Amino acid sequence: MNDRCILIGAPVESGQRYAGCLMGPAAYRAGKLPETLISLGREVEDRGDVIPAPARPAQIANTAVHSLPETIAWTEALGRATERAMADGFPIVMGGDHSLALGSVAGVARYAQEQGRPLFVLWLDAHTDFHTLETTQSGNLHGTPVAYLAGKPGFDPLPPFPAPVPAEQICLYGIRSIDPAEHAALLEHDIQINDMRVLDEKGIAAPLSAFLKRVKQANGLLHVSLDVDFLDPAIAPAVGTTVPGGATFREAHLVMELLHESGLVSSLDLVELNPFLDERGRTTNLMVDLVASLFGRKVFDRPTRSAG
Ligand code: HAR
Ligand code: MN
Ligand code: MN
Ligand code: MN
Repeated sequence: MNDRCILIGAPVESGQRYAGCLMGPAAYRAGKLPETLISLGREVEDRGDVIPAPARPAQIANTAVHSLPETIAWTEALGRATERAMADGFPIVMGGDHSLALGSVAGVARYAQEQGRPLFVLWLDAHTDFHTLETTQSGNLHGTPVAYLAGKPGFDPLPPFPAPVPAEQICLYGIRSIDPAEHAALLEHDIQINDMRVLDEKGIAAPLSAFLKRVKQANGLLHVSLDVDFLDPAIAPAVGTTVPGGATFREAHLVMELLHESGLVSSLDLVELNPFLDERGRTTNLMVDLVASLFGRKVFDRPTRSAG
């Protein structure tokens, strides 16, 4: 993991219909995300909030889709900001709804391509986010980024995704809500879907460790996209699309702790936090604590003793 954390504010809320996600970056700052990273020995550079490109009109057949010009504008600006941050350190994109990943992952993918390294994506989410502009019925574009980064057609007039991520390099984790069109599309791909049924049975650690092993063998870059609704709504209420049966407090921390130990993660999205729906900052605080675990905070730090 690169020592220097580059914070990128992405106050995006055009990908869904609840007002409030635009307060996400401010909440992470108020919740002391920068100070927390510094306390864990990281250098931190906060690049402030990204300004979206000017929106241009965009026409598509599916009339359910809303806010497409805004979302395209964010995608372009966040792609550039994230690609630049990859060259300088470890980007942490503070959202903002999950449509921001259309841009952040595009930026990371361009960087990976320049470096000639394969990109792996771990998607921690209740949802598969596997709609295209043609299949979404809600019209909420936060439900689309996995299909986009997998290179599925049906994304005109978005910029074409640079170097689509092969299905075997995508791992969906914590899934418990899939729309019929997503289900049909996912059956045609080899994307690993670790739904909650699988994680209940195998445990939260084993499938992740298996995926991390593959990232390591391939000398891959690993982008982690953490959706608040990966977590159980009982511990993380500040999200518009709660789904019961999510990751518990310790399951979520264990995922972050294993990711830290792997040393493989190279970029991170924090998405879907809606501070307007929170209870006294508890969801923001939990998200900040999870990032702390990802950057090496431990329950009990066992110093490694040298022999002799
Ligand atoms: N599949 C549903 C839809 O497309 C819900 C998508 C919700 N997505 C997020 N991000 N909250 O995962 O409307
Ligand atoms: Mn999501
Ligand atoms: Mn979700
Ligand atoms: Mn912890």
